[in-house]
Amino acid sequence: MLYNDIKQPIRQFCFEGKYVCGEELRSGNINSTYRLEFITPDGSRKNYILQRINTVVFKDPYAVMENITNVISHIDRKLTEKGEDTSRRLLHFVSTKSGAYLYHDGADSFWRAYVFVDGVTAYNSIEDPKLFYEAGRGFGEFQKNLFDFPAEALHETITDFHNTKRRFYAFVAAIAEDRVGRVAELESEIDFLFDRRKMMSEIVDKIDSGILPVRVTHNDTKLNNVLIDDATGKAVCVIDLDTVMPGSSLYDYGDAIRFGASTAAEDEKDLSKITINMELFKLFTKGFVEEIANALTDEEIHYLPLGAKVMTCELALRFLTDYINGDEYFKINSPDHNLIRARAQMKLLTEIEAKYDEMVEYVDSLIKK
Ligand code: GN1
Ligand code: MG
Repeated sequence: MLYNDIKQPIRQFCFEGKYVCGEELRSGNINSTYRLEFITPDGSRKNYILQRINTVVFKDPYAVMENITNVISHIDRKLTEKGEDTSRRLLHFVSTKSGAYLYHDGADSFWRAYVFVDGVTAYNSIEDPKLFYEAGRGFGEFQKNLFDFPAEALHETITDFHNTKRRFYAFVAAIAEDRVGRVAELESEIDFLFDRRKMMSEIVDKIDSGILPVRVTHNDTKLNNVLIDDATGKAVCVIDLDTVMPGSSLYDYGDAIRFGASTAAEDEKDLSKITINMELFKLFTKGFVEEIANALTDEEIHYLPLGAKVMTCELALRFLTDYINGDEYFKINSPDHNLIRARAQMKLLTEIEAKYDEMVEYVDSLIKK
């Protein structure tokens, strides 16, 4: 079954050696990702990642790849200038036999492949708190390296991706349409989000009024998107660059806190397990700010916790909107998966709101006097 899905694309890429086996990695909610193992002529094993891009979400895969390759070349130059070996520090794409980075299978599928980074782990939850400090450093360094990348050179591959204000309008439209008749059962969830609609505009309004600058950001900074070296425990490489676009530093910081400083999974059903771990919050914040303090304004640092609040609210909104629309965007593994996710994010948001002043106090203490 699996091999049938991938055998045609496998033949298109310049992989080294002979295909041995593959497995689907199921942690992403959008693209389909496979780890492939090859055996090279000298008998050693070589691993690759093969991905099918979801073209309902990424309507222009060429634009996505152009953004990614430009961003990678920029970071490559930065690291090389510092004398670093970039072989494990960056994604290295494998070209197709016709020398491109994308293979279009003639139907509606676009495929790409890259070299698997060995000896690293993409964590889905934090086992050792130190690792979250490292994750903060990794994402901070990523943003720092893109500080002088020209934002106008990037395609906006998903329009208004983190425009939470617009996402609220989409939510309201979905409720009005009630395509699959789910709205009646969602009164308390809908009220919860309506109560917070003012907060959803806060980052966008601060960008529009110039209080927050536009940066080149990753926009999907889940813990499992920074690879941690198994031997040294250091952040090695930031992956999943599909949504690199102009944005706010608050988005990257906030999304990472939302996912990584939560005491439970993004789709935890038992809401009593979900809160924000303040030790983890502080460790990530420290790592992130240490890396980019000089590149951020004091105002940006001050407002970082607003990122955690708005991103958590945005995800609650996105999951619930998708549930109301009949689950057309995120992959689900049960009919109520998006509702479970939305409820988990709402609980997390309540916890962040309760600790918000403490979070602001902590980030303010890191602003250099
Ligand atoms: C999606 O597929 P994945 O896990 O990299 C989504 C993110 C969400 C995330 C929630 C392009 O990311 O925005 O934060 O799910 N990516 C896109 O788990 O919508
Ligand atoms: Mg992603």
